[in-house]
Amino acid sequence: MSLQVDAARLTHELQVLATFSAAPAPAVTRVVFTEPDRAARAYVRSLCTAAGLSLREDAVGNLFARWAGEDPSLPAVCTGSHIDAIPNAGMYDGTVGVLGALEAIRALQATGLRPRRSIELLMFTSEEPTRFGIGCLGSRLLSGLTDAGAASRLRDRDGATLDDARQAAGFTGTVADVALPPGQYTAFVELHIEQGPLLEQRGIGLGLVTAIAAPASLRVTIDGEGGHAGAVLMPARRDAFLAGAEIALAVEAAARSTDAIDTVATTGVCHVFPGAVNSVPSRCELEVDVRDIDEGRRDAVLARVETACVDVAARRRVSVTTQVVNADPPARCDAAVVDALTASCVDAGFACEPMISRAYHDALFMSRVAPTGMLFIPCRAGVSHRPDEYAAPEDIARGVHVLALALARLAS
Ligand code: HGY
Ligand code: MN
Ligand code: MN
Ligand code: MN
Repeated sequence: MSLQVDAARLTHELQVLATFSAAPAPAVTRVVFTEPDRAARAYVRSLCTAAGLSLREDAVGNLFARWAGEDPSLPAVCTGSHIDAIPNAGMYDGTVGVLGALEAIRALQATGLRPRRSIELLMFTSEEPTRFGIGCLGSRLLSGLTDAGAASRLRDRDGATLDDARQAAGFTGTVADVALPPGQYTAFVELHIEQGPLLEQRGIGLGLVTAIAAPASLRVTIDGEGGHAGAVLMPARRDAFLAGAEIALAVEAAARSTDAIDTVATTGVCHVFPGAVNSVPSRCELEVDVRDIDEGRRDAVLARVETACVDVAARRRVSVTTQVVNADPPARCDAAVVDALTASCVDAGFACEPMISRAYHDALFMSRVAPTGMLFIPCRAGVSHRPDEYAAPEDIARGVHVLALALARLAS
C-alpha cells in the first residue's frame, strides 16, 4: 500500500491547535470545557468534517468521527486520544493521537482503500485531572468504570458540577447514556508521545506498549488553627501548611522506600488557606499522585502515606482527612493488537521495541471494553507536561504511518 502521510499539513494543524490555549506560547493550557477547549474542539470537528467523517458527541463531550466501512454493521476499529492539556503544558501530549489518527485516516482514504470495518476516531473528553480531580473521565464513563452517579458528584474548585460545566459547553445529553455497549469496537489503538526518554536514548522511533502503569490519586485535607502571623507564638501554633509539608515529604519517602524504580509519587497540588503572608495557614489541601506497574506495591505506598498522615496529625495536633480519588489496576495491552502494530512496523521497515507506559492514558480504560494497544513515538529528552515538550515531524509522521497500516490491518 503506497501510503503518503502529509507531515506538513499535520504539523500545521498541530500548531493551529496549540493556539487554543489559556497560556501564552509555547505553553499550552487547555482545561476541559473552558473557552480554549471549546475552540479547539470546534477546530478538530471542522477537520474531521472536511475529511468526510460522520460526527457525533456524547453527553460529556467525547467526540466520535467515523469513516464508514464497507459493512457498517460490523463493530468498528477505534483510535484516538485527547486534546485537553494541564496548565503550562506542551502541544503534543494527546494531540498527536487525535490529529495523527485523523491524518492516518486521510492517508488511507487517499490510497482508495475501503476498509471492511468502519474506522472511528475517538477524541476523549477530560483526560487530564486538572478540573475535576480525576484523570480519564471521558474514557472511565465510556468503559462503565465510572457511572453517572459518581460523575454527578464531581466538582471543580469553584464548586461547579460536571453537569454545570458540560451543559455550559453545549453538551446536554444524559451521562448515563455515555457507557459504550458491549462489543462496540474490535480494537482500540492510541498513538501518543512516550512522555519518557527511552525511545530517544535507544535511537528507536516506535514503542509498542505492552502494559500501562497503575495510577492512583489521593486528596489530603489538613485543618489546623490559623491566626495572626505576628501574634501567635510558635509553641502555640497548629500550622496546617507545615503539616502538609511533612506529609508531602512522607509521600516522597514512601515512593523511595519500595526500592523499585517503577514506583513514583508526586504531590502536584498544594492549596494553602487563607493564603496571606501574615496569616498562619489554617487549612492545606494536597493532591497526591502515586503510580507503579505493580499494583500491590502502589497500594503499599498509599498505605504508608495514610500512616504518615495519622502520625503527623497526632504530632502536630491538626486534623488530617484523606480521600482516595482513584486507585486503578494496570492494563495489559492485547497481544493481537500489539502483533498488528508490530507487523505494521515490519511492513513499513521501521524499528520498534516493546515497552511499558508510565503515564496513564485513555487506553488504560478502553482496555476494559476493547482489545487495546498503544504506539509511542519519541519526545525530546522525554520531556512532557512542560512548554518545551517536543516531537519531531518525522517521528510523528512515522507513528502515523504505522498507525494507518495497523488500522487498515485491523479493519480488514
Ligand atoms: O498523567 C498522565 O499520565 C497523563 O499524561 N494524563
Ligand atoms: Mn498528560
Ligand atoms: Mn496524554
Ligand atoms: Mn492519554
